[in-house]
Amino acid sequence: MRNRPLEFDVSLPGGIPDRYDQHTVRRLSSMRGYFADTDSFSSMLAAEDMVLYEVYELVRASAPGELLHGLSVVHPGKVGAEYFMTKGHFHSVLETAEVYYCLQGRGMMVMETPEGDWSVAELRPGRVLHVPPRWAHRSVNVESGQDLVTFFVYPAHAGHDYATIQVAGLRKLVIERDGRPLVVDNPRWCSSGPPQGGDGI
Ligand code: PAN
Ligand code: ZN
Repeated sequence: MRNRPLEFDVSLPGGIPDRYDQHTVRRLSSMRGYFADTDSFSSMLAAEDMVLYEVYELVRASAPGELLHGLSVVHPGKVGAEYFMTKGHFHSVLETAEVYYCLQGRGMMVMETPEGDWSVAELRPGRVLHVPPRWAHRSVNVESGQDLVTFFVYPAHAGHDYATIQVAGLRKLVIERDGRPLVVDNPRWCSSGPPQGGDGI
């Protein structure tokens, strides 16, 4: 595994780094069950399996002391009234934090803890967000016509627990109302108990 200093440039607008090891592309079809308006989801998917977001990652060893980092690009759009967003996850090792730095666009980070706290933070160019240990996180692009680009860095042993959010959702949704983003309760949110841990999906 690489153990030499690493540099790369990020071209803006767009947010694509000039070097990366892994490029993940999340399409609408991989987000079944994540959006509240299931009718809009189905009709959109029937028309086109569009790309909602992409992640460029630099691979490092999953060793204590290492950091994983990369770029997240959430494209603009909505399913019904709900803005395009990432799946969202807890870290499998709950006691691990993450830092996001917004490079482009306008977004919101929707966060919550297993204990019932929730928070929504604004993402805009130049703004740094520290997501503390225990907080699930999902980024939402609230600007029409522009990608939301963020740089992220987190401990390499953190892992990702997607299952808890996939089953239970997050407590809050971000929808467009009268042309503006609005944070509302998720009518389908259900308490799933403690995060399930584990990787994948
Ligand atoms: C980020 C996210 C990235 C995509 O690298 O993984 O923004 O979001 P999902 O993983 O929820 O699909 C991060 O938070 N890593 O821990
Ligand atoms: Zn994370």
